[in-house]
Amino acid sequence: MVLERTFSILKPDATARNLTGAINAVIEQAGLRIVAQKRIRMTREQAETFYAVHKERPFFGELVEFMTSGPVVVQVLEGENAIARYRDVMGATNPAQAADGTIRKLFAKSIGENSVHGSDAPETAVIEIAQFFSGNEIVG
Ligand code: DAT
Ligand code: MG
Repeated sequence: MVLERTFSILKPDATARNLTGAINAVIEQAGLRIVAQKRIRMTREQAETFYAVHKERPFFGELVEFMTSGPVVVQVLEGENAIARYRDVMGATNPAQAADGTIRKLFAKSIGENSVHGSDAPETAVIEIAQFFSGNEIVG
């Protein structure tokens, strides 16, 4: 059994519609433990750094605008195969293609305003967690 940690964001479209608790319920029902959580307003610099891998994409500007447009909830989730498991629980990037029961199918508004972020690999999870949390803020 491999206990993993992944980084999660409940995005501004989710906090705007008061969906923090509803999304956290889906996360917890999937067997993922929320071992760190805080509500923040991302700065432009934080959003640009976080999504730097997408900086040449045509949607980068609107992505940064959106992520800084309102509060987000940043989280660390822990569980067996947490990274892949959370990607499954989130559903496809485009909610029109997301499977039934996934967070994006249940709640996302569009491909851009798609309610949640989850790390895509162990290396990115480590980097993303470190951007927003110090070690003593994570209580497993
Ligand atoms: P994911 O969030 O599923 O890992 P990604 O890493 O490919 O998806 O893209 C990061 C975010 O960028 C995504 O959650 C929403 C936005 N995005 C991706 N593709 C987009 C598109 N074609 N149009 C608008 N926004 C897009
Ligand atoms: Mg991604």
